[in-house]
Amino acid sequence: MTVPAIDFARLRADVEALSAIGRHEDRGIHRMAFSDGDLAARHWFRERTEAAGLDYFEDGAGNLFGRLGWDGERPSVMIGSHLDTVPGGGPLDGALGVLVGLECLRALRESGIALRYPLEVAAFTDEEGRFGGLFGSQALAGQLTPAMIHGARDLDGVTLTQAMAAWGLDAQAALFARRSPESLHAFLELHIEQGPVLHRGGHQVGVVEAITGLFKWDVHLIGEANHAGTTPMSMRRDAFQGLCEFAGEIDRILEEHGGPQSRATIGRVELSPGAANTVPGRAAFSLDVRDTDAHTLSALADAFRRTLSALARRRDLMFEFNVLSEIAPVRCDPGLVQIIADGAEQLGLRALKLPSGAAHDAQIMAGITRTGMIFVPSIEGRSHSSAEWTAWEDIERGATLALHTLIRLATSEA
Ligand code: HGY
Ligand code: MN
Ligand code: MN
Repeated sequence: MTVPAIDFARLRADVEALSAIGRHEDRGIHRMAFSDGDLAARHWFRERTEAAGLDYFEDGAGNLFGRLGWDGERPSVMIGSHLDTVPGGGPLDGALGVLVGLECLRALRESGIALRYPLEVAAFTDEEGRFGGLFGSQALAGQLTPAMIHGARDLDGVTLTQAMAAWGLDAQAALFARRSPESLHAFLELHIEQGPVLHRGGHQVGVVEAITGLFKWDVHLIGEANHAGTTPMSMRRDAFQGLCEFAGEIDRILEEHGGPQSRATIGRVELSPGAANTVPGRAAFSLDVRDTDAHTLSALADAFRRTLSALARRRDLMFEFNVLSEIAPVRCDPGLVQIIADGAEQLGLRALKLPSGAAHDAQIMAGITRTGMIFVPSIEGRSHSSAEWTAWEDIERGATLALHTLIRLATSEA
């Protein structure tokens, strides 16, 4: 047996190869779930997994796995993240966690180390929430129902059922992706921080203690389309003006009902009919709200609903909203937090314990097994954009810490 070590040149080559898949001229990556870019990345991952001598497996939700020492008996230690991106996303969000997992399993396989537990690297389907959010890990954790799957649709109205059928997949098969808690020993996710804390503080790795919860709504304000020239201002039912008033209330609502970790974002707006000389009769927009505390999140949801209702009444508008996803905040397993922190110390890394402002598959996996996360710094905290990047040295340090953590989890009683 040789001492397992990350082959950084190989990992770097994988990061560069994968980041070319789905990249557009704007340098952004377009691998939205069930898009051509996503499909190409999945084919690439399967080819790399099989080339590494790992057993390849795909479940009913389209989650992809590479397995080492799998016997279907012992619980496995799983490391993973996602290959899909937001539109115009960066090269590392999700992808780095999958590639570090793949590299760790290759290094462990090549070392010949004796494993107490089998290992799996996972690439979860639709983490970014084209169809709500964290679909693949929710399937694995048994959190999906036939109605949730049937009702899932993207902001353009395409259903998850249609998108999966286009790939010859039956969306309802995701119900069979459920894994029993007994089949898992622990779950680890390495991810870029996507915020500025580590980079600005000169920290080399982050040890995640808690992961934010969120709710995501698709909101429609409905007024009356009318002529922009002949309709007096006092006689309008202008949906866009309603949206503007709502957006202007966000700071007040966070101030009155939120906390230091509260976030609220309107990321997409669509006005219709959408002509310059027509009063908008409909304003459709997304609302993404986050907090690491469940009670705060619930108070924010109530406050946003009340505000929508009051302004709709005042402006003679109707409103409807569709809950696209609701994900509870979680705390990472204290035992795993300690193992990761100890590993960072043994490696002489400058580490910081911190919460995650982004949602991750790890928070779903925390519902069925002990879960921990390792963060690597994001330069200037940029993410969900082509400016997203992490220094290669930080990637190597994070990958080595992930490898040490997996060895600790898969070879001892840890
Ligand atoms: O939205 C998020 O927090 C994650 O990037 N899906
Ligand atoms: Mn991610
Ligand atoms: Mn993301």
